[in-house]
Amino acid sequence: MRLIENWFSERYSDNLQLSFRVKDQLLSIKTDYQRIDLFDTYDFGKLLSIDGTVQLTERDEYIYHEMITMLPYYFNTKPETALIIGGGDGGAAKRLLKLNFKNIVNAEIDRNVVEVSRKYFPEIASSFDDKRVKLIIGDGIKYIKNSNEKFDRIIIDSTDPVGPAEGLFSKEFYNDIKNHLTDGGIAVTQSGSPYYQEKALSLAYKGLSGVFSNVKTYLAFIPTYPSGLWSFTMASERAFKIRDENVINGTYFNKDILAGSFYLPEFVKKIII
Ligand code: AG3
Repeated sequence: MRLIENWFSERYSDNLQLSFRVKDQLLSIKTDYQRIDLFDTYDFGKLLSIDGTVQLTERDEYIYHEMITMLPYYFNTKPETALIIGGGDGGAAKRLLKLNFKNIVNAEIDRNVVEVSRKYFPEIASSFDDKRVKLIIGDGIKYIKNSNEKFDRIIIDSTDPVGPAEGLFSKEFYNDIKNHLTDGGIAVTQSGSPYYQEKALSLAYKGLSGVFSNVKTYLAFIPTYPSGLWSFTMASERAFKIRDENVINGTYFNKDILAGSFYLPEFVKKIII
């Protein structure tokens, strides 16, 4: 029996945490914005954490990234342009490129996230080398305030609503987002675990509802995020309508998920009323 083992744990509450047994810690840096750690785990491959919270792992990143890009892709207008706010690992951009988006702007506040991803997740971060992707290192909130560009999709790929990402859950920001969407365009944000982060979901849902006429929350199973049950919330000025049911299958996403992810358990509905 091994007596000394290394574990990385994300704390969900005072009484619960999820631990990953790790082969090695590959990196730990403190940037101007946050602490970034990188672990080589036994079950999920490389794992990137920010301020102690799991951002992505090699094994299950596809679920989050497919769900934040592919699902909104099949609603309303056929999109060609997108703005990603956050997303410094390149995972969202990678999925948008697969969907043939022509023009993607990715605004990430912390250049270290991009650098770490380029080094440790080259297959994902290679999306930044594609000519269709323009990477901006800077504050997404300021970027959107100062730009007059419009996008078919705006993807808010943020961390939890504490620290640098707090403003990405505010009404003021959602209002700026609305002004940068093309006609029928859709904004989507990750909105936390309905089980452990009720506040993230209600901030996103209520904030977006204060600004947009149509708002919908959908769910996905993400094993490495708190409780495994994760929410996303999308918003548009146009009523949501699936524009094409002939979807390309992802590894998680498919036609059933396109329809079924909107069925919410009662306790989740209660958070967003
Ligand atoms: N960003 C959202 C992750 C939030 C996770 N929260 C947590 N583990 N407490 C994901 C970054 C992937 N592009």
